[in-house]
Amino acid sequence: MKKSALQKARAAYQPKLPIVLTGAVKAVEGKATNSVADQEDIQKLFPNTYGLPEIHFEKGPAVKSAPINVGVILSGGQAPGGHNVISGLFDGIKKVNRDSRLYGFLMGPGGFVDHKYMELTASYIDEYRNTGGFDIIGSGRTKLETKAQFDKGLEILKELNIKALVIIGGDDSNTNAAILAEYYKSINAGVQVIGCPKTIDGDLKNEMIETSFGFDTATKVYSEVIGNIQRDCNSSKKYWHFIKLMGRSASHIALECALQCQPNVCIISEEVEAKKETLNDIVNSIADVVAARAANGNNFGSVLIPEGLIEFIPAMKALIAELNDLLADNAEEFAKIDRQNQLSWIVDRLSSENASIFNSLPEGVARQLCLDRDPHGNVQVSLIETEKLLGEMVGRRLNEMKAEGRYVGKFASMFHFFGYEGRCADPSNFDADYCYALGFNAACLINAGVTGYMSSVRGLTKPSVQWTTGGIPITMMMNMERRHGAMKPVIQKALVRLDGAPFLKYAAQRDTWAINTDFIYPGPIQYFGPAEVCDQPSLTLRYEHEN
Ligand code: FBP
Repeated sequence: MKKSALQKARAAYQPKLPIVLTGAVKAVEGKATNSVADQEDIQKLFPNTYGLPEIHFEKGPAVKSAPINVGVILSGGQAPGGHNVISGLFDGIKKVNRDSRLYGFLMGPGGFVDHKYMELTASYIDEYRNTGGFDIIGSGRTKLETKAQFDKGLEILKELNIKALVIIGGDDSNTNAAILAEYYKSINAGVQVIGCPKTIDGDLKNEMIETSFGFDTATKVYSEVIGNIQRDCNSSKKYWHFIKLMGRSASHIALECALQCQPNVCIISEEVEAKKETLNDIVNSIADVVAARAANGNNFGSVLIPEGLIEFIPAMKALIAELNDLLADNAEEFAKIDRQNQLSWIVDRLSSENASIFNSLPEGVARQLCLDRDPHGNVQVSLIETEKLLGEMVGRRLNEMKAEGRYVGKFASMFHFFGYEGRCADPSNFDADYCYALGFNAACLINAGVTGYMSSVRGLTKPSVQWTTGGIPITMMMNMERRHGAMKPVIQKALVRLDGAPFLKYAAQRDTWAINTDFIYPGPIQYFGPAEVCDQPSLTLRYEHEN
């Protein structure tokens, strides 16, 4: 692999491991846990792995351990730092015993089921340390959920004498890790399953998991380009930039970028839902900001839009929920309908209220809502061009306001979508350290003999050497939700809390940012230099955890 000068320099970076993990550790059990909701249902579904205690690691006596073979899977969307989770895991199991071996399943959970794997050797791993991407073994979105898949996977685990499987994934993948852990325990398969919290979306977090990895780097990449765009528009003073930001459901990414860049408008989906706003309410509020700035002679600005917005507009949410059930219940019949008749087939079967909303949508958006689903049944919101939908509607609204004499100015819009360009960036120092610690800590959990746990590294606003580490039973994070028309146990998604510090900081300043030009230009991620430039965690993390 040919490397850039930065890659070469970066390869030498040694992630700063929490002090506790630098020597021998002992696992200390905390109190027994309960799921966040629906305790009875979750307990019934996870009789062997429900109610396990939290674990934290403390310095302990060195104990000689036998070598262990471990398998690893990268699941779902890429997130900066995945390679460091794997290198931390590798170093961790080698520290347990230098004859331990690590196998990577190729292209996600599919590789596990289809027995596609490779052994990850020291020289191979070294090529990927501190780099972005998931190309070390590839990733995929195959959903691991059936007994047949679990049994097929077990065959290869037995063949390779693998005693523990580490699944690096988001909420859905870690949900499936918990189901797999429960199943293997119920049949005494002798295989532990450990999860690691991954997703740039930042929505896999709770009291025990402070953030998912990748969020820090991805938001820094987006903030850099948003800042550059803001500086460009403040220079030419002639465009309004509508910028959609990735994040399937929660608006954490948009909110973090708003805190970093101080745009004129940032929509927070969770607020839209709480205030029961319609698409027109959102359009009107943006148009009002454009008009107010125009009145001051400023015909330019920036609008941040979370990609999941559409699903949070209550009327759209009700439509999507009905579509989900309709398509899940009639999957076979729907699959036989010609493309040109699909939309009318759906309209004929929707309630009249939802049918009229569905009919009012541009065809592309309507089609996207019912056709393009990922294997977990989620609408692929990253494909919906909400930024154009809003930009065009704002333009129309401004024309009406002009006719009413309420707007004088010029409105020219530009559209952007930032998502994929942030998912494989070289991890920031924060993510490089955090991911390496998550992987190394997963090795300690394996050595402690537990299953159904997620690797947990905490105290993340402190310098990395002071971080604390341990494991959280995955069942603790679960509740029951409707998926594909049926109630399923899933890890509860963390949405933006409207009473949380990050949102309150934003809400306190947004009216000023709307009218003034208070842009911040964060600049690119820095890997070398003073700690205040290179090692700062996200503002979301800082505000959520500063006292
Ligand atoms: P994960 O939840 O698997 O980490 O993926 C997050 C994400 O990047 C979302 O922000 C986005 O909506 C989605 O993946 C895009 O999926 P794909 O990579 O399949 O296009």
